[in-house]
Amino acid sequence: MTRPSNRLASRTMAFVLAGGRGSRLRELTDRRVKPAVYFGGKTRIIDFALSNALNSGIRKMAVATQYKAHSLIRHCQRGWNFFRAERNEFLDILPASQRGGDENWYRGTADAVAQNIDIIDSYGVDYVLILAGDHIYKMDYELMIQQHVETGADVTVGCLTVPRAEASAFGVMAVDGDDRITSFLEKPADPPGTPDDPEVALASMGIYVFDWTFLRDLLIRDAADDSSSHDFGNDLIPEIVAKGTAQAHRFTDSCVKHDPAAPAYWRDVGTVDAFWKANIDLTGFTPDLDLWDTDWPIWTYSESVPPAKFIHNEAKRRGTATSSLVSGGCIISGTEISESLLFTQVHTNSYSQLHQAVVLPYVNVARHARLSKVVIDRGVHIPEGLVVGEDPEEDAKWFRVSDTGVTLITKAMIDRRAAA
Ligand code: ADQ
Ligand code: ADP
Repeated sequence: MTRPSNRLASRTMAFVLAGGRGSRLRELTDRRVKPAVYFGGKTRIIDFALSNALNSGIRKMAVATQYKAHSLIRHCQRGWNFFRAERNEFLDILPASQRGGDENWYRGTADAVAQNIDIIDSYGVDYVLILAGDHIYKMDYELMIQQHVETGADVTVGCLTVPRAEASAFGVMAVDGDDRITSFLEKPADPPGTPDDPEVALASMGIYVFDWTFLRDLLIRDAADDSSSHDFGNDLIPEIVAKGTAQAHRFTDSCVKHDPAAPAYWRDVGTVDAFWKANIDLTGFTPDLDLWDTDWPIWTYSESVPPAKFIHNEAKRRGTATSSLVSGGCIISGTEISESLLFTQVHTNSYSQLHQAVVLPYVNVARHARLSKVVIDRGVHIPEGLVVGEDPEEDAKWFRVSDTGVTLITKAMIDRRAAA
């Protein structure tokens, strides 16, 4: 695999926006912000953007936090210490309300950057790469920075094609023959298709490269504009498209995976359904997201835990897991597990069955439980004999059941059920 030189990346900082709650993940983000939500067995969602930056050669990073940031900050502090301060490498955590004025929280994504202008000045970088901390994908950002420098655009916007029916959730753009953006509509009700295919739209990934001097001036002007919502997608990008030069960078992950011909992988796991599906997809025969690729590792904080253990116990029940991912520290005692993903330190007991279950860390499953198509939040104790996934009406009495029949189970829901 050949990679471009890392010189541009070394003149770039990654500014990761990680303050938005992600309310469509329902109770999964009651106590932690979306980028801190667990994904894939070991990692959290933010690890993907941070790992992409690290693997792309970027060694200056900042994470802007706001909503319920404790879990996220703790994760970054414990896990993201790959940097050498003596080489001016770092990951800075920039919580809203730690700085300046009376209005404590960031007013929008652009304000999250604007409130930290003096800090970014101190980094001495030429380029700023704005990232969202809540998407699952692998991408070499060096290619995007390179394109930005070559075209000399005011901003370069990462983009991909999405089905037109889903495009209302995105910034949607039109481009000319050189992929220069000619129009940009933030979350349009009726998104335009592309000239080649009216059924797909060119959507913004919410990631941008700017020259720092250009962005700095823009942010200062925007901060003084009372009519602005201080948001990249709503305000800054449409303004640049109208008055300056905005370039589209087409997302590709072909240089960061073993099979370059496989379709590009990018997921916004913004709903419980999407979260469940993207995790369960990893249990498939050849998942589209390759977590096993040692050339583009996803770095994270890993607890030091013993290997997963499968027990054929005294009740003569076999602990088995097929087509499943089982993380370290798990003890599977006399439980049948299929097409499931277990995070660290999950303990399960005899006569129980898990099918298509996404089980977050420190969950305990008592005997005789039968659970299918579920997401179980961290630290939940599943009581003896609980059956979920067979009677939607009964499930909906206690738990959160999605339109497609995925049941989310949290500690508060189990407590409420136990108290009834
Ligand atoms: P949205 O998906 O609506 O649109 P937005 O809510 O603006 O995204 O959040 C973007 C990122 O910023 C997220 O990572 C979020 O956590 C973070 N964030 C939000 N508010 C913040 C704040 N006040 N402080 C710090 N961080 C904050 C954007 C673009 C669209 C694009 C989609 C792609 O506006 O044009 O299509 O992302 O998902
Ligand atoms: P993690 O950081 O591993 O996601 P949890 O999901 O248990 O840990 O907690 C998420 C956040 O909620 C953390 O900031 C934690 O301090 C806080 N928290 C944990 N338990 C409770 C609780 N019972 N009530 C309120 N906050 C809690």
